[in-house]
Amino acid sequence: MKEPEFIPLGQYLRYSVEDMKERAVAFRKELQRRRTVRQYSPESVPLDVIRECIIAAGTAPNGANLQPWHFVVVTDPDVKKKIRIAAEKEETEFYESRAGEEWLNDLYPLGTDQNKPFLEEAPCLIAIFSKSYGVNTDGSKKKHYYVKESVGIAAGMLITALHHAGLATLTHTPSPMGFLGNILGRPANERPFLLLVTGYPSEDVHVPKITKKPLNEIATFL
Ligand code: IYR
Repeated sequence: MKEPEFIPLGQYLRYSVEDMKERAVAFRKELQRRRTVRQYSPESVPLDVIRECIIAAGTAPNGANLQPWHFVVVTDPDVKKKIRIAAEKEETEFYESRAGEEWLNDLYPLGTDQNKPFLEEAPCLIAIFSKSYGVNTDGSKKKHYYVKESVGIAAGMLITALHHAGLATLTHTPSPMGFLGNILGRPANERPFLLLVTGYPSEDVHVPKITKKPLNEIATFL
């Protein structure tokens, strides 16, 4: 096997402790402004921004750098309509029977139900697929590693990038969402991971009054 190649880290930036604090606070505040938005303006979004954000997501750390993800950007109204119809069918079954009482009670404060108008109203849907395995040029399977962790990290980075760029998002997880692969014509090695709705919030959007746990509840310092 060819010797692995290494290059200087180069682009790393080291900040003073003071600058680090300032940057950490500013970034924390920026992320605290993010809210999941369920009502969208129909205004289209600049695809250049979406492209940049997907490139950013694609820098995510991942198993053996095999980058086991694929992003499908949907702006075509006909395709969005198909996705909405299929998602609402699954969601109706979810809300009417699959979810069960405890899950429905937990969702109550969010005000969600089986109706998913945002799937048609929002200008852009980004379907994120995980590649459970790769395909070699001879058609044989290529093993992938830590696929869920890798795609989860990339999805988080995509949400962060879109938020930073000024777009709202909604992490939508119709369950099951096998229909996404069919509608979007994805290959057999790809599994739908989540559907990220993005666009501008519609005017006068209200969001659930919920809070995030404080640091001492989510972290332990030893
Ligand atoms: N997938 C359903 C239900 C749902 C589940 C969880 I957990 C949420 O945090 C929100 C919704 C839906 O999208 O409505």
